[in-house]
This record gives sequence, structure tokens and C-alpha cells, in this order.
Amino acid sequence: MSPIRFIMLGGFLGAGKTTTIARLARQYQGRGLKVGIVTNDQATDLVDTNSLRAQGFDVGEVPGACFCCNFNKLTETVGQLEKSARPDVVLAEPVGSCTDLVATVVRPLQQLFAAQFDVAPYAVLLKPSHGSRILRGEAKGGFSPQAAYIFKKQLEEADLIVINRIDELAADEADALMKLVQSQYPGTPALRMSAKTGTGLEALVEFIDQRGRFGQRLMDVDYDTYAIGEAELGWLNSSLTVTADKPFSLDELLLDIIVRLQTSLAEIDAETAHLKAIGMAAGRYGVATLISSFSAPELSLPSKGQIREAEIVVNARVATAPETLTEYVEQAVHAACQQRGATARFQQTQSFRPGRPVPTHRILQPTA
Ligand SMILES: Nc1nc2c(ncn2[C@@H]2O[C@H](COP(=O)(O)OP(=O)(O)OP(=O)(O)O)[C@@H](O)[C@H]2O)c(=O)[nH]1
Ligand SMILES: [Mg+2]
Repeated sequence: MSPIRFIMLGGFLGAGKTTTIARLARQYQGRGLKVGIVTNDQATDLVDTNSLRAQGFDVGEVPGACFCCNFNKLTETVGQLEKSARPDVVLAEPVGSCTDLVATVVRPLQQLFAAQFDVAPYAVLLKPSHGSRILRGEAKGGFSPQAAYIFKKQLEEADLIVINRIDELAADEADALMKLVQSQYPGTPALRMSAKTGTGLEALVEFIDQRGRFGQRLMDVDYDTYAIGEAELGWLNSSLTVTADKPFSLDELLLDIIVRLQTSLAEIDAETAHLKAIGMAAGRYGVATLISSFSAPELSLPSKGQIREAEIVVNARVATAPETLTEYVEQAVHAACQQRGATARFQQTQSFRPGRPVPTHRILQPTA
């Protein structure tokens, strides 16, 4: 049996990984290949898993810790995908606050699982909103220096840096960002893409379809700084049911939740890395997101549904205390529901600060 092509796509929270993975999945399916997707998070109840499954993809989830710290679960989850239909290609999305993934995931797969996996070059998406501030070293980059350290380390280990969201950048802004990337990561190829419109996707596919010696970059990582940077982010995953007597717009509810959260977080000056809410009702689904405190909330996948009952999952990654996040999410959900004569019943909320990363494997020796 030929090894499964393993394509991991890195990048900071809200960089566009899930959107790109959905496009890549369609691209490979269009070639007649069977595609499996593996999502990853510190906890269960993932918007990404739900939205990718709602789009019809075969998705396995690695919850509870990042791929690097839960490596065996990653290979096990691929094994489970194989039981339903063996994928030719696995697309994997690591947690957006993780780094050192070449040493802890790429090389272990290359060196310990060479018979099972054919590992693709590792591309990392750059999120311009936070990225241009962090790479310029602006004092108010949005996050602490430790979180900015993670952001930069993610780019340092990449085989390819992909400046995403170029549909939102003027040509001179995109040129300036490209120059910044080239000066700070000399020798790393970089390209521009919009996962939203599909511009630049072909070039990404061409790059990741290459075979050769990738994952070779040697990188020092200060795990103390890394741990502080990760712990700066309050993490929340909630699942809930909303019911109402009269139909309401699911999309407006989702957007309203995100807008209310943005407003309350702005009052305490808490920087958002990513807020997302998915609503699922009778075969329909919609997703609303916010990718930084200084961006506009958006309905990334509209459901166009008028509904009376929906399952909702909210994921928030914000530089604030998890207790504050829980309080604000509950307030935003209840207020948005009340405005529509609806009631929310929370099933589960997990909120915490991610713990110190302790990788299962860490291979510093590049693969021969
Ligand atoms: N305008 C624009 N929006 C984009 C682009 N790529 C992604 N988005 C939007 O940005 C938001 C975040 O995208 P995701 O694909 O969820 O980002 P992610 O990297 O998977 O985020 P996490 O899983 O939280 O780390 C969504 O609302 C997307 O629709 C792009 O190229 N242009
Ligand atoms: Mg994602």
C-alpha cells in the first residue's frame, strides 16, 4: 500500500487554515483522490470540525492537546479515517498557537512513520492583520512579546510562507508585507494568496505537491517563552442549543453574538486572536467570525436559514482571563437570543489557558 500523502498547513489563529484546507480538499477530490481531514484543538467542540463536516468532508478530530503533544492520537485518528475509506491525502490543521511543528510532527512522521506517510512540504499561512504589526515590531502588535514570538517562530520553520487574505490588501500593502517577509525570512519562498477568492491557490498546490528534502530548517525554540505566549490566550469552547417560538435568522443571531463579544472585549482592551460561532439547523449551517479586535466581524459562511431551533458552537481565543471569556460569551449569547425571543441552553463550556507544551517527540536532526 502506498503511503498516505500528509499535508499539514500551519499559521496563527484566524490566518485562514480551515478555509484553505476546504479548498485544497476540493482540489484533490477533483483529481479523483480520497481526502481525509484532521482538525486539532486543546478541547472538544470545534467550530472547524463542524463546519468541515457540514461541507461534506471526512473529518477526524484530535482534541485535548496539540498534535505535537498528542502525536499518537494524530496517527491513531488517521487510522480511524482509514477504516471508513482509506484516504490518499490527509490534510491536517494544527492549533494556531502552536509552533515547533517541524521537529515535533513533520520529522517524527518522516523518520518514524516513513512507510505510512509521505509528508508534504510544510506551508505556513501569514495573517496580515496581526502579522504586519508583529513583523514590524510595533509596540502594540496586539499581543504580548511572547505570543509574537510564537507567531514569528511559526514562520521561521516554514518551507513556504503564504501571505493570505491578499483580497483585503492594496497592492502596495501586499508588496510591503512581502518585502518584510523576505527580509526577515531570507531563503524561504513566499507567495500571496486569498483563500477566500482562490487567487494563488494553484501556486500553493504546486509547491506542496513537490517531493524532496523539506522540513530541514533548524530552529531553536525557547519553551518557556512559548508556554507563556500560549498561556496568554484565554481559550473557550462552548456548545449550546437555541430555541424560539417564532422563526429567526440564524445568520443574524450568529453575527450578533460575535458583534456583542467584540464590543465587550474592546471595553477591557482584550485582543482577539479568533472568535467564531457556527450554527447548525435542519441541514443548514452558518459561521460568523472575528479575526482581530481591529477587524470587522463577518459572516464567513451564510446559512440563509430562518429557523426555530439550532445547535451552536462558539470558540474564542482572546488575550484575556478564561473566566472573563466565559462570562462575556454567556452574556453575548443570552442577549442576542433575547432580542429574537429565543432561549439558549448551554450544554458545555470549556475555558482555560493552554498548558505548557510537552511534545511526544522532538527530533532536531533533519531527515536524510
Ligand atoms: N477576506 C478573506 N477572508 C478570509 C481569507 N481566508 C480566510 N478568511 C476568513 O477569515 C476567517 C478565519 O479563517 P479560518 O480559515 O477559520 O482561519 P483558521 O486559520 O483556520 O483559524 P483557527 O482555526 O482559529 O486558527 C474566516 O472568517 C474566513 O472566512 C481570505 O483569503 N480573505
Ligand atoms: Mg481553523
